[in-house]
Amino acid sequence: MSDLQNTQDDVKAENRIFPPPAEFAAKAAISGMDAYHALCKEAEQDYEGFWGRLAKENLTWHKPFESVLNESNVPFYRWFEDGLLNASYNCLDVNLQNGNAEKVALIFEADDGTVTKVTYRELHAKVCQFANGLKSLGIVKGDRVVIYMPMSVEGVVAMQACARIGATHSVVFGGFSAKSLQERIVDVGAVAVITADEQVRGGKHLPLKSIVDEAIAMGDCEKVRNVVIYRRTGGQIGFTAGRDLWMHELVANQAADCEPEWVDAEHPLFILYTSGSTGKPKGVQHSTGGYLLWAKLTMKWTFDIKPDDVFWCTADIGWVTGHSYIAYGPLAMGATEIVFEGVPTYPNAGRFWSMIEKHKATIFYTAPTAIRSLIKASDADPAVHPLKYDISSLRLLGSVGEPINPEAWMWYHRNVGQERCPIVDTFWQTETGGHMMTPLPGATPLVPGSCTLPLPGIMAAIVDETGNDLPNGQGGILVVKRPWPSMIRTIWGDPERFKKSYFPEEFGGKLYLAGDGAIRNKDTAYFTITGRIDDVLNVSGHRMGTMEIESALVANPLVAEAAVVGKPDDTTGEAICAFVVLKGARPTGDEAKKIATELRNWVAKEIGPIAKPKEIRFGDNLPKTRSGKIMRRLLRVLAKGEAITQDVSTLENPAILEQLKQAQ
Ligand code: 6R9
Repeated sequence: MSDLQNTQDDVKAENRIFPPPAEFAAKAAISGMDAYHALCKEAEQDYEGFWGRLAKENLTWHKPFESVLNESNVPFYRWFEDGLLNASYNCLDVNLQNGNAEKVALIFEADDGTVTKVTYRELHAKVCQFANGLKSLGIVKGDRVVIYMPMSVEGVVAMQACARIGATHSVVFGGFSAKSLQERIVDVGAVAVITADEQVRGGKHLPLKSIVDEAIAMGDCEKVRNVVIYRRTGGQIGFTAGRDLWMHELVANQAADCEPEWVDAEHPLFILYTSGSTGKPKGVQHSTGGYLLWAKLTMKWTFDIKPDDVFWCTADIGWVTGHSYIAYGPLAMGATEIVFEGVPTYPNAGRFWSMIEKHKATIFYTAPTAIRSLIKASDADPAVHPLKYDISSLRLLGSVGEPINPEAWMWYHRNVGQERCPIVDTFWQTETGGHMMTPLPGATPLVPGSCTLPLPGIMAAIVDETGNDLPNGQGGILVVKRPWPSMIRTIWGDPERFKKSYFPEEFGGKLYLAGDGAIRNKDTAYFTITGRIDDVLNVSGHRMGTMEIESALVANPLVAEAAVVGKPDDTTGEAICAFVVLKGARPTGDEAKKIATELRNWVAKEIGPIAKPKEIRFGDNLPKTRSGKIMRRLLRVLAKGEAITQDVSTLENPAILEQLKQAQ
């Protein structure tokens, strides 16, 4: 399996080049590198003119903007600020007007394979009815609504309905625990929570509503007036009279028309929590105008979306990828898209390929972790190999969430792309709203493992610790030098943290710091992301702060101290490895196993199952400097199982390394 875990050196040495297929390039929205360079040049020569033109051409404005970019309060940039629009209007009404009313918007496939198709006309009606329902609860423009829902038509409807009435949604991934949910409800000050009775994944029913009840019972959720429940399974749930309502009852008598609330371009469309390098998740605030522009435009540029495409992004709406490339981008383009409730391995690991065959998907966008696990599965069982299915409808593939190692890229190219579909390796973040660096499928020659070049208008660069440009071939810190429309606006409730995290003074306060390292190839100037440079882990494409997991561990009464690091993993990219010191004696043997299981479950309760450490090692202490700082650098080496070659003379307690070398 070692070939699935390339080192960064392998990526840097990669020299296979795959030019875009001529047939693809001929029909592409951006065809050939000259067209790409022309757009880049337009942006360089007249930055505001470039973005202003695109915003006018791609969005429908209720009141056109005059001001493109207001930079008077850096880094709180304001885009198209005097324009008025509505995101839901741009995704739905616009499609009713331009001949897409009877076109299928959503192809929903449930966990058990049941398919429901929803046309633009039907989606518009559902969104309007739900928007009217929310209004009847007294929810108004500017209110925050938490959405804790499964992958479903109703999940998309909930997001769009909030957008329609100007309520700011904050979607919390359905895998997060009651505690994580409560923290987000409190931080965002939600007036309502939209949820389902249960979710269904891999044949199992998992609770949602009872977790909402638990979260609210934890306290400080007094602002929540209502909990709206979508009935997914009919499973048993508790019902708090006066607070809880069924979604189907709420919409029953509502009109299928709802005048959109026209909002400023800067009005917060959503707040999405993501991990940073402290224990507290950050509420990333996005705008309406700039965000929607980029969600739509990247559908055109990166995915080359055409009217008869069937687009499938496998992300969950609880992550930013599900926001931009399920809930907003495809609908703003009037596309047909697949929404999938289940998991890639149920009823077997051929599920993705059989769905591509069934729905004739043409564009498929997934995460490297899914690809790696399906490689393993099809090695083990040839019956679920993609080439056993008729996936000839595919014309374009995408990757997102973490670096894709060249071997996984090659497998994806050969076996899913049948050596004829370009692969767009899209680098971006919750904070960037949409793609930042990615090949353009009809223009950019591909190099496995490289996200290639920035999109036109995105001024990405690599700098050193003082903010000075580095030459190609030298690795450094990835920054963006100019603001762009879909960028994060602030951290909800914490503008100081926003400034410090993303526009630090050390870099002059004007460079956007992505939190990733990168290097550009000497010959091609292509970018390769070398990974996070902060204390953020990427496990199966999910972002997690080491501090969050450490805080969760330390909250357990048995634990005195904990340090969490990432270690490379064949399937999940990175795996969580925790070094733990208990208040009592260091456990060994079966007792260590028992406590490790207990702590894993504890973390699942505190944060969610995705944050469970894969490995827990117990020590009498942790390696510390004389000033008491935990040497995470050394723990990373230990976690990898490598020998420590660094100087450890500054360590207070070097003997501890020997003890921590062994797993429990
Ligand atoms: C969209 C999304 C962001 C972090 C980012 C980086 C990593 C995402 C990547 C990639 C290499 C790619 N990342 N895409 N690294 N190549 N194509 O994933 O957002 O959850 O906020 O994660 O993911 O480290 O900084 P988010």
